[in-house]
Amino acid sequence: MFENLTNKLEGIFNNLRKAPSLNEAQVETGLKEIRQALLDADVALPVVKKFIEDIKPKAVGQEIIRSTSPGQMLVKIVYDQLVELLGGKAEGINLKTVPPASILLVGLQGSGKTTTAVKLAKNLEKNLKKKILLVSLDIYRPAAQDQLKVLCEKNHLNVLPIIKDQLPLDIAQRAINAANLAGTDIIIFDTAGRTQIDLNMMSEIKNIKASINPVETILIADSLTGQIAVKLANEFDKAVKLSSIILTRVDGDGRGGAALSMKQTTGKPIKFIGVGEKIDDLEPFRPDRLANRILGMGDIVSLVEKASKDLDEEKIRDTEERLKKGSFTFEDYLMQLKQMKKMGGMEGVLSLLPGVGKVKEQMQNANVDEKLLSANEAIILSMTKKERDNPDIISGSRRKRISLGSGTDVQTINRLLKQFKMMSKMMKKMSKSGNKGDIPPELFNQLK
Ligand SMILES: Nc1nc2c(ncn2[C@@H]2O[C@H](COP(=O)(O)OP(=O)(O)O)[C@@H](O)[C@H]2O)c(=O)[nH]1
Ligand SMILES: [Mg+2]
Repeated sequence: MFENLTNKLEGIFNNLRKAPSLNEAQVETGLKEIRQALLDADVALPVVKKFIEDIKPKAVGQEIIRSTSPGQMLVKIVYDQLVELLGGKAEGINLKTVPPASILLVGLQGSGKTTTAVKLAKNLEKNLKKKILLVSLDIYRPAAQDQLKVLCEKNHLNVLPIIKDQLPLDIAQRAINAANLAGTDIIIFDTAGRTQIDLNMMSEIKNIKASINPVETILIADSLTGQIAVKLANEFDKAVKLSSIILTRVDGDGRGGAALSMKQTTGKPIKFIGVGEKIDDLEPFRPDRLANRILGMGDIVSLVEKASKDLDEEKIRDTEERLKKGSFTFEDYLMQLKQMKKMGGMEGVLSLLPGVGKVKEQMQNANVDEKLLSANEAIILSMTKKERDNPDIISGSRRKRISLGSGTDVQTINRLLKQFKMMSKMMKKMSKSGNKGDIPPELFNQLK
């Protein structure tokens, strides 16, 4: 699904991410490539234009150029914009009405209406525990009503019995009566399609719609048809007013142009996607997940998200300020340890903090032990504030007390105190040289 687009975007981002820093020209080139990838995916031109215009100010801003991982920042910016393009928040089927709620499925012949009617019924029955009745109003294609009946029986779903030669509006009324009698929550109406837009079809749908007053009028459109699906949605909306879209055959669609253009072009949300021929092959349309899938970089996005959520920026700035002045206390050290833990380890946090690229490498080479980090945290937590601010006062008896409080031995405490001394020395030295990212190797080795 959308693999062509994913492959292209992955290629673009891999190149950008390799660069240790990005200048404006590189970002511009990246954006041009993204633009082309979207056009190749059959995303509508105005949609692509707006997409690039929207990310541009964020992408060429200082924030990204100054960041240590500009490629990752760019992934995140594109991700956010993609989520918005796909419609922002996921929207479920609207059932806000006095039951039975009617759902009307419309679309061209072969778009997947009948299959989707059954998939949707199963989904709502399973997930919302609703009682559902299915009805075919397709009296034109021979065996169309039978097709729905057979599918429903196979999947243990209620279907309205067929009365030969009954007209769509009469069938619809019969369904509503039956639903009222049986205490049905939802009626799903499958309708007849034509091979192309046709006035008769539209006027029939209009009449059915007026008669059943549905909460949802859903266009079932074939994802493979790309921009044609989007145009179709516009025309259906003009004629019969749609409430939402379900895209089918997304499983076979390598490009994704319909999914990416639909919301912005038509204003209608996609609520589900069909991803195969089987009854369970219907997925709620989730813009965030889909954007992840399209970018193929879910891990980076969540990491950047985690960082911006978890890291207490003010505290970090505060520490940075103090480090610049060459003062470094156990409070600062504790804060760093906590942030590292929150981030799920050294790796994550180091790659995101400004100016730590080199430190990260050094740490990796030195095999920093995460268990030791936890022990160090426990030790600092067992210190009094006075001790944290002024470690020189930590005498033998204090060490014993801290050892008991933290469940560590005095040797580990001694080691930490020694490390800490080295660290403060290093910070002072670095603050003088003004080069934060580069720890002098002789100092680093003593830290181990
Ligand atoms: N691969 C795939 N096939 C689908 C999907 N939805 C429907 N189909 C197939 O499309 C064909 C036409 O579907 P149907 O429901 O009869 O279309 P209708 O004429 O609009 O009622 C059937 O062979 C379905 O199995 C889907 O999401 N993925
Ligand atoms: Mg059908």
